[in-house]
This record gives sequence, structure tokens and C-alpha cells, in this order.
Amino acid sequence: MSQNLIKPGFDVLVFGDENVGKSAILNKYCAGDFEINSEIQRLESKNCNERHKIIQANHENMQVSLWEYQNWAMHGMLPLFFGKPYAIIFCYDVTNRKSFKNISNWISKFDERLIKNFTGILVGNKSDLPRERGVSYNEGKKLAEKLGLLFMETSAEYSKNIDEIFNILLRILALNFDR
Ligand SMILES: Nc1nc2c(ncn2[C@@H]2O[C@H](COP(=O)(O)OP(=O)(O)O)[C@@H](O)[C@H]2O)c(=O)[nH]1
Ligand SMILES: [Mg+2]
Repeated sequence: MSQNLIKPGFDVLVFGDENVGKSAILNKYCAGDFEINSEIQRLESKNCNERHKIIQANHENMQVSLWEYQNWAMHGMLPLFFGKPYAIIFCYDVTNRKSFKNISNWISKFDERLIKNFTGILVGNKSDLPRERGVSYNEGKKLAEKLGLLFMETSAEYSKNIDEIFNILLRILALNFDR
């Protein structure tokens, strides 16, 4: 098989309030270790922006599409993901309690059909700001357990746990969907 052939891969959707660090997380991930094999395209719009990263899985090139949502106005396109392998990152800022409280609002937008069909992780970003922290690690973990989501704290600023988020999501997707 040609080295350059790119297999269709997985979609990862990122939701969360403005300024929690969604773009920073995606930029770090896209510019990470896979740089040589990666090809970043950007399609920016006000409500949603999309990036693609090409990763190598089982000696094949696979496309991961990353979708960042700033507000719910783009929800009309969510049904596009039905039946496709996708994961969702719900992101808050550990220094901003309001962004943490709002996670429940983001989740409530999903109807039953969607909730049943995705692999999700709750991410508390900006863990590098301990003095400004307004949400404890345990609070985050508890909420994730209640919502049936995985949990991780990250620092996009210091690249802490960024690749780890995607590695765990992609591993679960790969297990559930044989591509
Ligand atoms: N200290 C710190 N700042 C961060 C981190 N992630 C993002 N930021 C900053 O938070 C602000 C908002 O980030 P951005 O990625 O644009 O947030 P978005 O609106 O959710 O996409 C920017 O000034 C970033 O530099 C982090 O992990 N630590
Ligand atoms: Mg952004």
C-alpha cells in the first residue's frame, strides 16, 4: 500500500466555554511529535473550527479530524457524526468555576442517541496555575464519574497530558471500530 494513502479515520469534537484553552490544546496536539507526518489544514469559522492531523497507526496514515466548538450554534451538524467513530472532549478551565459549572449545560445539549454513542473525556485545563485554581482535582474527577466520562487535568501551556488525551481516546475508538 502506498505510504501516501490516507485512510479515513476518527473525529474528535471539543466543547467548552470560551477561553478554557480548546484551541491551545488542539494546537499543541497538532504540532506535537507527529509533526513530520502531520498536515494541518485549518478551516476557521466563528462557531466551529476544524483541523486535520495525519497520524500513523499500524504503519498506515490515518486522518484524525478535530472539531472545536465555541458555542452551540453548530449543533445542527452533530448528526453528521451518527454512525461514525467519534470522541468528545468536554473542556473547562480549572481557574474558572463558571466554565466547570457550564459542563453540565454542554452535556444537557446532547440527546439520548448521541450520549449513548460516544467516547467522552472531561478535561480540566490550565493545571499549571495552582494559585488561581478554583476547581479541585477531586471535584473534576467526581463530575466525570457522575457523567460517565474519563477524566484528565492538562496544561496546554506546558504540553502536560495533551497527547495523553488523544492517545487514550484514539485507542478506545480503534478498539471499538475496526478500520
Ligand atoms: N496558563 C495557561 N494558559 C492557557 C492554557 N491553555 C490556554 N491558555 C490561555 O488561555 C487563553 C484562551 O486559550 P484558547 O485556546 O484561545 O481558548 P478557547 O477559547 O477555548 O479556544 C489564551 O490566552 C491561552 O494562552 C494553559 O494550559 N495554561
Ligand atoms: Mg478557540
